[in-house]
Amino acid sequence: MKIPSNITTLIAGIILTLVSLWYGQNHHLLPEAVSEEAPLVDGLFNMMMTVATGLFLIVECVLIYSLFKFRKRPNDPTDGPPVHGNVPLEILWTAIPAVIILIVGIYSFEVYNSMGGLDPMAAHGTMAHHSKKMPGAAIAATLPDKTNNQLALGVGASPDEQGTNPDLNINVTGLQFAWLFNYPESGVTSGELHVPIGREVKLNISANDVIHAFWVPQFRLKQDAIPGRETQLRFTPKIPGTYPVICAELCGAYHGAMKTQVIVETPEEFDTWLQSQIAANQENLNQAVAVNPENMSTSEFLTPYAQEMGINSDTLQQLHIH
Ligand SMILES: [Cu+2]
Repeated sequence: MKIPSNITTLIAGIILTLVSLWYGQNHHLLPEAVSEEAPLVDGLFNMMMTVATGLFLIVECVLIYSLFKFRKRPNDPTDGPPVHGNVPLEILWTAIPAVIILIVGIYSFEVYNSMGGLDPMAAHGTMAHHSKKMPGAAIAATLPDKTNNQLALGVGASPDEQGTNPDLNINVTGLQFAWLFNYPESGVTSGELHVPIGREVKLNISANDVIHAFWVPQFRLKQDAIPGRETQLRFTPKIPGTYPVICAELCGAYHGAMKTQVIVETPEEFDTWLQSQIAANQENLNQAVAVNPENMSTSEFLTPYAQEMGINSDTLQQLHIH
C-alpha cells in the first residue's frame, strides 16, 4: 500500500505542530514567575520556544532522513545530480523567517509597552535624592541635573498607570561589589531588598563606580545600573518568597560574588521589617553622635563625600563654601 506523500506531509505537519505547542508550554526552562508583569514575558518566551521547537524538529528530521535516503550505495561511483538553485524555494525560506521575525517583533514590542518600557516619564527623577540623607545634600542640590532631557531608561509605569506615583520608592545603588537598598520615605538602608506583595514598587537604580546590572530572574527584570545616570524598574511583586538579586554585568574581579536576595513578603511582614530597621538605625545614630566631627570646617567635612561623588577639589573650591 502506498500512502500519497501529501497526506504523509500533512500528518507529519500536525504531529510537529502538536509537539511544538506542547513543548512551548512545558519546557520548564524559566524559574518561578513572582511578579504581576512576569507572565507577559513568559508568554513571549513560550511563543518563541514553540517556533524554535518546530524549526529544530523540521531541520533535524530532514537531516536524518537525508542521511539515510541519499547515502552512498555500494558500487555506486557516480556523483549526485548538480543542483544550482531553486528560486521559489529560496523565496519561501526567506519569507517564512521574515514573517516569524515580524510577529515576534510586534509581540515583544507589545509586551515591553504593557510592562511600562515606553513610559516617557520613567527617567525624569533626579540623582539628588540619592544623597538626601548625606551631609553633602546642599552641594548635591546645586549640581546641574544630568538626568533631565535624556531618554527614559528602564521599565516605568504601564500605560494605564502612567502619571501615577508608585506605592513604594526604593533607591538601588550598585557598587563594587554589593547592592545597597535605601528606602527614602523611612531612611532605612539595607543590603537585602524587601518588597511587599500587591504594592507597586519603583526601583531608582544608579551605580557608584562602574556599570552593574540589577537582575532578578523571577521578576523577569534586568536593568543596567549606570554611574551618573538613573534608571528605573517598576513592578508589582506577587508571590512571597526569597529570590536572588544578581549583578548581570561584568564589573570587576568579584563580579561573581555580587549577589544578594530579594524578600517578597506580605505588607504586614514588610512593615514589621521596616520598623525593626528604623529601630536599628536609631541605635547606630545614637552611637554616631558621639563621634560627630563638630570641630571640622565644612570643606574638611565634605571632602571625603565629594571625592566619593567624583567631584575634584577645584570644583569644590568654586562652590565657595564658608
Ligand atoms: Cu556588579
